[in-house]
Amino acid sequence: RKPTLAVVGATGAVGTVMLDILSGRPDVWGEIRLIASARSAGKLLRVRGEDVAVVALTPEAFDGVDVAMFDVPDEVSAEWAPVAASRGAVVVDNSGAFRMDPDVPLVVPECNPEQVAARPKGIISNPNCTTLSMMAALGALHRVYGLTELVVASYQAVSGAGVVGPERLYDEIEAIAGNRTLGTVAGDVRKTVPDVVDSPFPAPLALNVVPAAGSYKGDGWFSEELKVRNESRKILGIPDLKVSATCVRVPVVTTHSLAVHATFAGPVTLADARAVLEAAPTVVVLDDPENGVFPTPADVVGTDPTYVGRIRQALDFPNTLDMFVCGDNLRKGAALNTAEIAELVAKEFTS
Ligand code: 2RA
Repeated sequence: RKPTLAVVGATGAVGTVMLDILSGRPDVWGEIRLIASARSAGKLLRVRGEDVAVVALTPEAFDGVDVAMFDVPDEVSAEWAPVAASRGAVVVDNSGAFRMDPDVPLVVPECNPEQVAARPKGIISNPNCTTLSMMAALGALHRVYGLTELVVASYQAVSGAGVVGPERLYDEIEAIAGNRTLGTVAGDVRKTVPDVVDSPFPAPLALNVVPAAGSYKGDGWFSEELKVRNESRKILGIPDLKVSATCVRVPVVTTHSLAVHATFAGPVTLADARAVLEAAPTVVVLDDPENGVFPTPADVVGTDPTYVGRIRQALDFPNTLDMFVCGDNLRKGAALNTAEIAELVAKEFTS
């Protein structure tokens, strides 16, 4: 039989992309039930070409649900994912609530699909979009060369912060529009955009970059940087992987980019590594820098692959590749990977 799917958080930034993705993928689902907070109940949302009324998040909303995808804040998942699981649904959770729980697998289908079956709590986690945006490429290289060290700098889009992120960036762009002297005097952009106390970001994004993503966790680290370290280790199954990340918010609406410095167990030749990446089914190599060919977020947004370019043998590090990776943070970085995990679970009902 075709399993029943619930989408919890159907009205959010990731939920909206999820409905679009579910409408375009091979249809493995019976009923698709849309669940959101009580204030959105009754709202009609379009999925698979039909209007579906949103139902409020209650324990009974999970009755008859086989698989429940959660695209909600950590505290909502922490409370409600166990409720859904206790009522028999397999939960695929896109929050940070369970990712590092040893009894919850953290799955990227290109890297560790077999782990969907190891879910003693009935919960499977989807990684954070920053980690996820590079995993298909790194997983392919790791399988061949053995990853030992990972140094990354991220260039994160504002939609990673939810629907408020793009709203804020567009407001700031509107406030600076037409002023052709801004960005020339310290603090002039900050004085021109709406007060940052009302922003989801701790500094202006327009004409700027902000080296602070997620919440501050002490000792100089932000949550996004610690997630890159912890989640990369768990997904790739390398508990002692050496990782250091600097996560930066940039004035891009959607699609995260990462400058990746990846070190392997032995020497890596450029031609071989490129062939490995080209052979990876969900990776697209865009790498002809002499002719201006490399991935940029504005050029790949709205698409599914992980794009890799600027692939270089690091000059002073024989075992190391440098590369630039772009992935749509709402699609592969969130909704698409969640849908792919859920489809792996759906096979259990149909096979
Ligand atoms: C961000 N990675 O970009 C986060 C979203 N989960 O803010």
